[in-house]
Amino acid sequence: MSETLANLSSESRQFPPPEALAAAANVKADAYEEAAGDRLAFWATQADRLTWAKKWDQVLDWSNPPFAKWFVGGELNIAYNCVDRHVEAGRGDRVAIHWEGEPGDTRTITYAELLKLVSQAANTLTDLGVGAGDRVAIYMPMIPEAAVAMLACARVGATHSVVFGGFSVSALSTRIQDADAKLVITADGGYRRGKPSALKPTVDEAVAECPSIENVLVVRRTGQDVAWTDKDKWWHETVEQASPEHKAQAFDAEHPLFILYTSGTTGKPKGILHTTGGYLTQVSYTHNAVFDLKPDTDVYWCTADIGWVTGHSYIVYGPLSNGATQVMYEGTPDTPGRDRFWQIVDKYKVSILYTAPTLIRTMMKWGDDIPAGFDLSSLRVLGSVGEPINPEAWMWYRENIGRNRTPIVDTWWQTETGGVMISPLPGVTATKPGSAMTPLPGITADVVDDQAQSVPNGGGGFLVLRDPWPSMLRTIWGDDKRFLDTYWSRFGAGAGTGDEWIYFAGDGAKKDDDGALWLLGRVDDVMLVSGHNISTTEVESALVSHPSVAEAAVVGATDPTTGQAIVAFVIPRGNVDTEGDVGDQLTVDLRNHVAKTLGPIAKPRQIMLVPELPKTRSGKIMRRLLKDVAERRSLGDVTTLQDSAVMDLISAGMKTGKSED
Ligand code: 6R9
Repeated sequence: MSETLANLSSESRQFPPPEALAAAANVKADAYEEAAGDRLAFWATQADRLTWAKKWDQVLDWSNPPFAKWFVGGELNIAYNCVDRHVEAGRGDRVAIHWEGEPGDTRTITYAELLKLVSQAANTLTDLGVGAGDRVAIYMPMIPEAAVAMLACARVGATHSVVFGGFSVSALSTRIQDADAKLVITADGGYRRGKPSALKPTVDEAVAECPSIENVLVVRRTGQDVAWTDKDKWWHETVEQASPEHKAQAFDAEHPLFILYTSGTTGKPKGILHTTGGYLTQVSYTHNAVFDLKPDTDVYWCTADIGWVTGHSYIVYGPLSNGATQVMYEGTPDTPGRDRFWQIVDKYKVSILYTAPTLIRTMMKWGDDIPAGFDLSSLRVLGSVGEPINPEAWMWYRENIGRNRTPIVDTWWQTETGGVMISPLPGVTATKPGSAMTPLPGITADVVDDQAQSVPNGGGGFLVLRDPWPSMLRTIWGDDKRFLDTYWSRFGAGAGTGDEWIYFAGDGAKKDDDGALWLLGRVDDVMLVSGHNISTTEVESALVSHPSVAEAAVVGATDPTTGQAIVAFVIPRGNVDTEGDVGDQLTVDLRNHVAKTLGPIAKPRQIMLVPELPKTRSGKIMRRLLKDVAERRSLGDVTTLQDSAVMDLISAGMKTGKSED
């Protein structure tokens, strides 16, 4: 078998940028040439968008790969760049955050008010003995204090570690212990699905197992009863009483900014470490370039949770460094009704919306008539992140939300990359539904075979990054060896082949006939069927292109004849009847539909109609658990599942269409 990853689907639709947007775009086509001409000079120009207390001596030190240093010798304060400098420039009255609580309560926070809050929180951190070199765990709902807490840590040089408010006691305590945190910042709870959801009890249990924790700072959000210990301090009795004057001190460009844990498929979570100057340079630049942000007129909304890297880079650091006005929403998309998102878009006149494919497919499932009832004419750029977006979902997003007017930017990146790496530019790129298109200016991405050879157009393989980039992870916290093994030992110098250090992203990808990049899912999930490597994404997209299908997940299950066979889990669209023979016929139709779209090799052996799919908190499908079901094993680790009841639902509601051939 010669192919590394099969290329089965093709797409001929293409959408050029709207003329007016292209003419006024922040970044135009010449940026690619500029960056290709001198990559480091290009990134130095982008770093100049920030305010430095001391200019760097060297853009990149790559003398000890894969341990990079960017903007060596430079000094800056992240919070100053995200808050103070906008106020100093006379923009203190601009709204930084339009916050919408799930129950409908709201807060409007200007940059001047944000400066006051961040300064007060920074003073409180200092009072609690937290400063440069310390770690702080943040376990919060989606309230403004979450962003304030992160910025206050950055301001005093403490490294934050945000843990999803929804993770279990053990997930929280292992992360606190791994980072050896001194302080936890949390809340009594937050609102989710129409009711208060407690956080403090989880923190209490975790802290009992974590002797490193000296204090717990608690925001009162829901007012629910909480147990109280000597370590606990109310936010309103400390931060809100503290002095609003705080002078930000500059830190080295390589000062650790945050640790964010990613679980991966096996083993203990990896604490991805990001530092200061390079990180802020790239998230600030990409937020400006990819979303074409006009800070005076745009209203930006990223629907991610703060516990995901997307919340770090594109709610807190990118948008605030650019002086954006943004919406922040506390709750779920279906509370009180399934139109909540579109209500928010119309209410705040959101012009840039950044969300995830899982949400887009959910909205598809709920039906076109829901967004159709809203104006949505304020929208001018739509973004997607987190998973490959199926062409069908992309078209639905374009037609039903963008009303065929707005460009869509499908942004590929990872916790490890810190900022967006592969994406269209909304004023430059003619986009194809389902493709992340090309690496951004200053980024070198490629698709290679197992010998690290670049595949030709039309070929598939492994996604790699060939040159260091400013917001790259610096290591795995406390585990340089794992950093080397996980990302740098598959290809190139780290694998003992050649001098080039090549970053292995863990994703499959292909280049289409024009060289545009298509992400094909994690390589660990690739299915080996009769000697062909078939990506989960292509089969899922073929299923989603059938009018009866809202969502699909496929896995390769052990099969005596083909090695692995494709088993698909399918959520039908809301209006589709799946009872009895009708459901059986649907599974037959779907199997044939995939065979017709991608070829007989990709025909699923089995299709199960299910009401839900197991997902992580950031909406990624946990195929590992579905593989357990498909191979009739007991379930593996379910601790990072968004909703643990889903697996019961799947087993109970499963309707199986078996292979007849
Ligand atoms: C930002 C984020 C990273 C993994 C990544 C890939 C998948 C993210 C994607 C995408 C296809 C996109 N992914 N964006 N796949 N197209 N636009 O999601 O970070 O949570 O670390 O996940 O997500 O598989 O490797 P993280």
